[in-house]
Amino acid sequence: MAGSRIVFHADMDAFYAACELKMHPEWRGKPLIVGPDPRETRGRGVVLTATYEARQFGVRSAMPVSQALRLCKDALFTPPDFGLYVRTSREVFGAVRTFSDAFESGGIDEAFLDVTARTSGDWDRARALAAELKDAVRSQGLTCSVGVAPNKAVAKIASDFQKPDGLTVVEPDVVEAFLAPIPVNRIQGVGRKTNERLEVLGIRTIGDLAAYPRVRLDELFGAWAEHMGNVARGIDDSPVQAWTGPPKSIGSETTFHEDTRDSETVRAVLEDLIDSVHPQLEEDGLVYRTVGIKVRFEDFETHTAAKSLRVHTQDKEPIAEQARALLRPFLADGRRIRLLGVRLSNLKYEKPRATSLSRFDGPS
Ligand code: TTP
Ligand code: MG
Repeated sequence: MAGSRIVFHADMDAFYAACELKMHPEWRGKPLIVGPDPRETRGRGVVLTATYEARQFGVRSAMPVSQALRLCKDALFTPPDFGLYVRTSREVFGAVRTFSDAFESGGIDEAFLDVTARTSGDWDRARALAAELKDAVRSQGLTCSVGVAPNKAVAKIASDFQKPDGLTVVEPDVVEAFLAPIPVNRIQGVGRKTNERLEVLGIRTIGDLAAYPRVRLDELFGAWAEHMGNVARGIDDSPVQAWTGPPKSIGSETTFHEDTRDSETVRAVLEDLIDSVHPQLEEDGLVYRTVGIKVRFEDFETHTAAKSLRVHTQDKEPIAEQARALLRPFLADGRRIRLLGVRLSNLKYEKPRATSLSRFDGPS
């Protein structure tokens, strides 16, 4: 098909756990859970991720570790080492990006690649290139799943289709048939609430959504209906956007496996989020000035709160101090908390990055 793009979405398999296995090969093949050991921490805290061996027992991300241990008595637990995950991510995606014409990071363990030019739009060449990419990742001791499709939205759904170690190629003429049986909540941005509203309308699969009268969707979901309706038909024109300059913000958020009003659990997750966000600054040479949190209650009411420091810094302590203070009033609210996030903004590079910049921009 002339003019069709070819886009990859690559997502690492059980990423944090896979990084741990690189460091501890003796744990390979065992059910490994990244999270605090409930036998040592009075059962607080949640699962960050688990190997596929542990998932066979029903263990999932964001589940309380106590529940995970009940499901999988033989599980090994290891506390998160976020510095390791950030370093590993930079290494592996440093190799992954060389397979692309344009590269867009989607977070610590996923990315979009536009490969239209280097494959001349040829789907067989794209499939071979995706296999090579997977080999490059494997040579670093990790596996990933790759979706190959005419756009980002479909590539993202395709990478999730055959996890782990999957390669799913969805050529333009089969996009709608591929999407039709897939549950609507696999569309990025369709969370539990939208999913429930769609279900009431009898929409369970992406095919149901594609067939639903567009005007009714517009009435019910407003501007968002257009995006959802397009994706359901396999249409998404958003470009793979190369990253330039410092990011606007870096953050991390978690949806609890079950809404909770247990303040110790919420505080434990806050500490994990802080631990996970901070190493990204160092790795990328960034300093921040604003610390923000996001809290979503059980009724989906969502709040953000932020506090700016007087000067930019890379220090971790101010993140913890500000985030804990910002969280306090929400813990006193009484409602259960569904989601918690931490975000740093007002970012800039600690010092000019490329030598060419420092040479041509004069003294800094
Ligand atoms: P995911 O890509 O969602 O999960 P995963 O890589 O562990 O497993 P897979 O992709 O094979 O399904 O998230 C990437 C990492 O983000 C994950 O390894 C740990 C972290 N994470 C959390 O800390 N909390 C969460 O609730 C989720 C979903 C992920
Ligand atoms: Mg992943």
